[in-house]
Order: sequence, then C-alpha cells, then structure tokens
Amino acid sequence: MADFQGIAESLIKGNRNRVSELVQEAVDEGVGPSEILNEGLVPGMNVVGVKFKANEFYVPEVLIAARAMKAGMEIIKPLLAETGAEPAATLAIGTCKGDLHDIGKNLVAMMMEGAGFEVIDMGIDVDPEKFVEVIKERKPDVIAMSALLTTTMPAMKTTIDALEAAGVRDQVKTMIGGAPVTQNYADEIGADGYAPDAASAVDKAKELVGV
Ligand code: B1M
Repeated sequence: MADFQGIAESLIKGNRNRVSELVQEAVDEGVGPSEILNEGLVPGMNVVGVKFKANEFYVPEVLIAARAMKAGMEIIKPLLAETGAEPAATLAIGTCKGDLHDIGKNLVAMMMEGAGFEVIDMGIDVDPEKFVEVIKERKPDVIAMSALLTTTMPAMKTTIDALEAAGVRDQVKTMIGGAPVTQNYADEIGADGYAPDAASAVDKAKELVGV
C-alpha cells in the first residue's frame, strides 16, 4: 500500500531522501505515476503553500520542500513520459517574464511528455521575444505560458502582443495557466486556451491541435 501521506509529510519537511524512497517504493508496488503525483506530491506542496501564506514557512523552507518535490518528480518523470509513441505535436512551455516559479510548469511539461507531446522547456523568466524566437526556429504547434504571480500575468498579454507584432501569432495556438490565471483572463488577452491544472492542460492542448 503506497504511503501517500508519508510522501506528502516528507515533502513538507523537505526530506528529499525520504520522498525519493517512498516514491520509489510506490513505483515498485506498481502505483501509477499520476496517482503518486496527485495523491502524494501535489497535496504535500499544497500544504507548503498554505504554510507559506500563513507565515509559518519562509522562503528557505519552501525551497527545501520544492527540492524534495523535484526529487520525487525525477523518479516519476520517465514513467509519465513512457508512451513510446511518435510526438502528437510539439509544445513550447515557459514561465513568463519576471516569474521564477517552475514547479507547476514542470508538472505540465511532464504530463505533456507523458501524453506524447514533444516538449521544448524554455525555463523560467522567459522574455516575449524568446517565445517569438522559438516559434520561428522550432515551429511548435502550441505555446504554453505559466504565471504564479498576479504581477507577472500581464507578461502573458505582452507575449501574445509580441507574437502578433512579429507576424507569428497565426502559426501557433497559445494557452495559459497558473494559480492566479482564469478562463476570463485567457479570453481577455486573446489566448486560445486555459487550463487550471496539469491534467486538464493536456486535454486542452490536445483539443487545440486536434489530436
Ligand atoms: Co512563491 N508565491 N513567491 N515561491 N510560491 C506563491 C505563488 C504565492 C501564492 C504565495 C502566497 O503568498 N500565498 C505568492 C503569489 C501571490 C500572488 O501574486 N497572487 C508568491 C509570492 C508572493 C512569491 C514572492 C514574490 C515572494 C517574495 O520573494 N516576497 C517570490 C517571487 C519570485 C518571482 O517569481 N519573481 C516567490 C518565490 C517563491 C520561491 C522561489 C520561494 C518558490 C518557487 C520555487 C520554484 O518554483 N522552483 C515559491 C513557491 C514554491 C510558492 C508556493 C508556496 C507554491 C507554488 C507551487 O509550486 N505550487 C506558492 C503558494 C501556493 O501556490 N499555494 C507561492 C505547486 C504547483 C504544482 O502548483 O504552480 O499552481 P502551480 O501549478 C499548477 C496549476 O497552477 C497549473 O498546473 C499546475 C499543476 O496542476 N499550471 C498550469 C501551472 N502552470 C500552468 C501552465 C499551463 C497550464 C496549467 O499552461 C497552459
């Protein structure tokens, strides 16, 4: 029986070795990677968020927890990506300019890989011009943007404007996500899609490219 609670608790404590051990045990027991993610790792990270908000955790604790999350994700990443199929389509993903949060973006990237997309991970703090460049050079079918701060959400609009200005807006579908982002905001800035979480991001990307 997989110890999801142990995974979440070890993540909250920032004990990356224990997270790795428990995630590996769950994998060895045949538990699916999505279940490990959604029942263990993500709930743990959610608690970290609540504690951060309540000033019970400060940046160092959050970073240590994020490192533990990453350790767990490294084990399940190949399993999520293990479809072996030809890429359904290509998706370039990045966290918008000014924003350094990458855990959610990495989750979305992994789930996309798992669903058969070829993923170009552009990292964090991505300039609108970089999105334009990647469209010209790598010709992705979809651009996915992540923002975790209300102050960096406007960079999504700036990016879509930059695609327009560079004449490449029609060559890609754009989708956005991240905790403060909403469908209304997507409509407002002219993004083609919005997804509230990694699993629905995959469904939305598939819908946008018709696979
Ligand atoms: Co920051 N942070 N942080 N932080 N941080 C938040 C986001 C915050 C809500 C905390 C709080 O105050 N309660 C708050 C934002 C407030 C706001 O603007 N509304 C905040 C703040 C204020 C800050 C700083 C400004 C703090 C400071 O320095 N004073 C600073 C900003 C730095 C910067 O970016 N310029 C900062 C820094 C940091 C750390 C570096 C310490 C660390 C990031 C480490 C890292 O990412 N490598 C950090 C963390 C970890 C958090 C919290 C605790 C957790 C975020 C997270 O990883 N969640 C967060 C509080 C919280 O969320 N409860 C907080 C787990 C992750 C799986 O969820 O990212 O939402 P999420 O992703 C989901 C969905 O949103 C969606 O799918 C994912 C999986 O289901 N999704 C997409 C995400 N991207 C998508 C893209 C898509 C589709 C779906 O494409 C289409």
